Amino acid sequence: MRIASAETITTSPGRNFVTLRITTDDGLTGLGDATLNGRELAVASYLSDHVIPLLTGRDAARIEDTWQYLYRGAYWRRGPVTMAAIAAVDTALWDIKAKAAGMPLYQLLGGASRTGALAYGHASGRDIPELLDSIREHLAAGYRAIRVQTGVPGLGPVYGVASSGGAGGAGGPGGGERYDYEPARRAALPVEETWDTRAYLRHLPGVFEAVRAEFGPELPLLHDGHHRMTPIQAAKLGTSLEPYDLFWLEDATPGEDQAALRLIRQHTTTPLAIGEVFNSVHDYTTLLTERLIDYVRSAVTHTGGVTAMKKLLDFAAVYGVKSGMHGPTDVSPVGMAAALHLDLAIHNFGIQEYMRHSAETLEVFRTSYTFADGLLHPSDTPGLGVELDDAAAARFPYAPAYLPVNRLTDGTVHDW
Ligand code: EZ4
Ligand code: CO
Repeated sequence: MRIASAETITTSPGRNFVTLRITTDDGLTGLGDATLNGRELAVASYLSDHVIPLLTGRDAARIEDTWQYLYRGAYWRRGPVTMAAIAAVDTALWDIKAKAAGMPLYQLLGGASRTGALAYGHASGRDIPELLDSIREHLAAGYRAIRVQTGVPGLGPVYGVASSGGAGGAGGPGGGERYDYEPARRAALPVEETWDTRAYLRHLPGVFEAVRAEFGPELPLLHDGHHRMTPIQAAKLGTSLEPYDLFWLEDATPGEDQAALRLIRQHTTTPLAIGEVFNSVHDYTTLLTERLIDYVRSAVTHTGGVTAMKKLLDFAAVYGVKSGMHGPTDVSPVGMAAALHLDLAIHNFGIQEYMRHSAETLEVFRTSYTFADGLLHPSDTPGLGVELDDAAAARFPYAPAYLPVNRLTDGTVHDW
């Protein structure tokens, strides 16, 4: 079975997605997600200009060999653009192999280790009453684990908080009217937001106090710090949140600095998660071998595909670290399906982030995965279980969009 052709599809049903489709000489097709939010066309070009010309005629069954050929053969290794492109090829070839076998991908990864993958949803509010409403809606929609983000008094819109309020939002419970609190706004320039870490650190413990008072001790609660703290600030936050028993504190400090986690770890027993901006197992060596984290946040889409993600999670398992794969709406349904097959198969599964895609996105990407009673399941459709509707994709042309830029109150550019 040879690769006959490959193409990228760039489409924007509510937000931008880049997808690779590989077709074999016997007519099978496979899909891979290559979406890099805010830098989409760089990956599309990497694939079209430098990868697709190398794929034609290759044996579609040789997934590991193709991965190494693209990774080692390029000489220039790692990086988000390269690894998203390799991820797309790898995922599409796994889709093809599983379709050829007539099996859902998770069967080729060892079969199901559980009945479904525990998902967490994103509750948010500009203030505490709005947040509590959003949590209620998520619980009513079946979520059994909740990420908690709120506005900070004195600041305008901040990361993770829906600008239009929690009701009926995307990512959310009912999949009703869509909102985006990571807007990747379609414009020539990014939106600019204002940030004050001390105000945030003062506010957040009271938020969790209110949530625990309302919903009790059992509900798993998560929080995303989005790389905004220094190590000592993160240590302080982790300590001040200990009474509220978080499932995890995510991305407390900027991702480049693995050693920063040593300092946080010395001070707090709040579990730590990091890695959504990582793209290689090598980003984790200090974190895993020194047991500085509890959850791996990488996505299949940004970390070299199913092959690389499986190796990373097996490495994490040696140190008792679990998966918590990134699942925002800028990971396409193809990337989400790939994550779900791994979630079901691996032993060291922790939790899966899940934001519902918009109705427009689901018109383009025909999915078969399910969400019921708080658990996601990839379905038993052969392959990944996602197909792309070309006619629908063509109705949503690409438009430039950027994530916000963050500044401190004195104007200094800060981490977003
Ligand atoms: O900001 O996916 O945990 N989830 C996140 C996301 C990221 C976006 C960036 O493209 O932090 O919302
Ligand atoms: Co995050």
